Amino acid sequence: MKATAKANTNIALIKYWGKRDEQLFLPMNSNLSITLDRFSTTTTVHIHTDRKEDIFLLNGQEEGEEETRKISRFLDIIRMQTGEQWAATVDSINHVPTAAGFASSASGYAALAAAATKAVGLELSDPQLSVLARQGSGSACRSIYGGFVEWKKGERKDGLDSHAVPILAQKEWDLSILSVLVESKRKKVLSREGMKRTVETSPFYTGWLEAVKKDMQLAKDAIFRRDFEKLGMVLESNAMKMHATTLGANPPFMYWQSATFDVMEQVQELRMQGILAYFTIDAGPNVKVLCEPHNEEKVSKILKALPTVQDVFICHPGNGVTYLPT
Ligand code: 2P0
Repeated sequence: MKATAKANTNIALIKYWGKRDEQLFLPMNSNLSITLDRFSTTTTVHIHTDRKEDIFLLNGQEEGEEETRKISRFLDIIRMQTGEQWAATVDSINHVPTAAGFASSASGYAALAAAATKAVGLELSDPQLSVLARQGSGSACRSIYGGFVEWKKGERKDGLDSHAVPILAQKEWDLSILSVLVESKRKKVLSREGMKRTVETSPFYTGWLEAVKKDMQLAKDAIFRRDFEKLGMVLESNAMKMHATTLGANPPFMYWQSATFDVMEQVQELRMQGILAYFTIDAGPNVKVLCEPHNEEKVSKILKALPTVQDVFICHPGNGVTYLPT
């Protein structure tokens, strides 16, 4: 009645931006990511049949009521599937650089879904595990798989067809993903709130939905052909379009800070010098820069030299969920 699983985080190349069902975490658009080889969460779940309250430890510290309630709500979905009453001790370690502000909900819920189902003896297929992880945090459904992953939005109301599918294994195409940490204050608009406000109020959102379908096709073609330039162009343009929708929201908001622009400009400057590098940005000020492995040291050094950049972490495509001995 105990299991441990490890999941890596992932970076969206084509973004998940907007839900059609907030309870089930069903996205408005299909999207595409790379699972990374670092920034992981390792979670051990211990099942107790003689206790009623769940306990949630993060990095060895017991979390408060609010965070524990979120975990309990997620475990309720699994309790429904087992049809039994039990409580769990969830012990999670986030291997993310301190204060880096990189998203951990993707690796967190992927690891929790895998560890908790194994601990209670539920045997789920990978797509079923992805459907489950999605209900903790949308992007978590992609971290079940390694390499290049598509989250198919699905059509069903119950969400059973809204899950990730692997499209190219990590060993099939190596790329460098540089996570660029800029001086950052805490983000003001969480992604959950940001995407909701955008769907409800931004006149640009319909344009996003039209564009993202084409971007998905272009990105998949580029991945299948290993065409880095084509992939880079579409991923950068897709990130720009996602962020443009936030400017049209009411009230408007933006995730970029001046340091974010410094990195964006530097990446575009690198391209003018003939180095293929492309950026993407999620719901915060940090930037991820993609380049080919033979350029990673050079690009990393140039970005680190910017006065507003605190650090650069070099990542590569990594694997999906794994189970560890407890
Ligand atoms: C993504 N983001 O595709 C997009 C791009 C942020 C910007 O997935 O509400 O933490 O838990 O489903 O998964 C962040 O959203 O949101 C995210 P919820 P999640 O990576």
